Amino acid sequence: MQEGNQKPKRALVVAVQLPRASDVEFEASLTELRQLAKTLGFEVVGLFTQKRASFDSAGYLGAGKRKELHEQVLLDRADLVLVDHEISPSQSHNLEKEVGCEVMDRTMVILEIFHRHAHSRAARAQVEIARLGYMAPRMREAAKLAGPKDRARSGTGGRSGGESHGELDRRKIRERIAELQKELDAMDLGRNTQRARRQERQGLARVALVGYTNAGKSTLMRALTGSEVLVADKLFATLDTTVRALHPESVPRVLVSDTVGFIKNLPHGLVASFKSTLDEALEASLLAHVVDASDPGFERQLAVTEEVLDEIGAKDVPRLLVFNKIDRGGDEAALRAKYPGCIVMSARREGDVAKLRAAIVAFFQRRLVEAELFLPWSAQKQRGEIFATCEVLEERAAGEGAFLRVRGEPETVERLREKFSA
Ligand SMILES: Nc1nc2c(ncn2[C@@H]2O[C@H](COP(=O)(O)OP(=O)(O)OP(=O)(O)O)[C@@H](O)[C@H]2O)c(=O)[nH]1
Ligand SMILES: [Mg+2]
Repeated sequence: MQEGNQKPKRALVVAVQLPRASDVEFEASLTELRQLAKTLGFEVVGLFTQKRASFDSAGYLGAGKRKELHEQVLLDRADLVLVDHEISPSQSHNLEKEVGCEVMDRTMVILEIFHRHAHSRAARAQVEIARLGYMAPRMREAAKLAGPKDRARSGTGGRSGGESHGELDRRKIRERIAELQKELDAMDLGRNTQRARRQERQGLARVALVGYTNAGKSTLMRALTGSEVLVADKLFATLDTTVRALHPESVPRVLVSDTVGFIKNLPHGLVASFKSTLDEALEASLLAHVVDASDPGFERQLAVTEEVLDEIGAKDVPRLLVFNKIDRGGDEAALRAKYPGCIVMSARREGDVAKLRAAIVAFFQRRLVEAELFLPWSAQKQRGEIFATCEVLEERAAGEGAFLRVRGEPETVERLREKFSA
């Protein structure tokens, strides 16, 4: 991730442990921040923690600890400090001044990863909106600290009378956000019509792979569909949704979508802006929730994912719980006992992937319903639609048209029944 052959930046991970965070949770969060740092190409050179009843309002750590941290930064020759919480603009500013190097909070780290990994126009626009939203209050803080001098210098550039540099920048940010939002809305319209067309054509057997970042969703997507989606041992490798058919094809035809990974404390701007990516998940009739069974913190990851799914309105979509990476560790028997109906597997084993595939197909086959349709000779053009979305069990010509006995997804069959009721 590091540009060219520059030396990687040396980072010190800094965290306050609040009373409500258990040791296990605290450790898990630190491990995750280390991984996030690694994803950005930083070298983590040390750890600096403090137990406190609350964050210090001026500088996150207590005043004494900030001095100690300054010494630690010098000792470790750290280029930057990574704070394992989202801190306020003034806390960040003060900390930076006192420890003498750049400070990035958890939100900034995640935003930076999203920024680097976003490839499509939509993903780039969404990330930029989130970044601008994060920067705006921080610029206000910087402007406040710059003092009244700033306001006095009016009348140059694009500024109207009395508008300070800070205000100008903030106005520009607002305008840029509005512009990006308009672009996204336009893309969304396009995407919705595309999506509607896709559903018309292909019926509604959709499964979405969801789960914590790095759980193995893209790996399973590849294995299930034979497609070449990006797989990487990085957090947030996937930032766009891809949709592919199960391969080899099944009856009914099942579409699989790979989605952006979840994470604890996903910056708020990102939850909102990535909702459109996760919308794919909402459309699916089945969510395959992929969990890295070999991660000691898997239960927390599972809970975080479920919480976010609730938040985006996917609470009632049926789940298939998939414990992946069992080849690396995890207690298979305990998982089966605790989560009845779950699948325990490794994406590295062909037989396991076949079992997952069978479970997905079985889910959709169970749901299938039958109906009898009447297709008038005058509507023969629609034959293609019926054959593409359903299995046609029987066909009989009669008078003005043909009777077709079909089997398919409830929603598809219902839609066809409305048009061609026998
Ligand atoms: N040992 C082992 N490694 C796996 C397994 N499944 C995936 N991996 C590895 O785990 C890492 C992450 O896999 P991805 O498929 O990119 O994970 P993801 O859930 O798509 O991650 P994001 O896109 O970041 O949300 C890769 O290095 C994979 O090779 C598995 O069953 N066993
Ligand atoms: Mg992925």
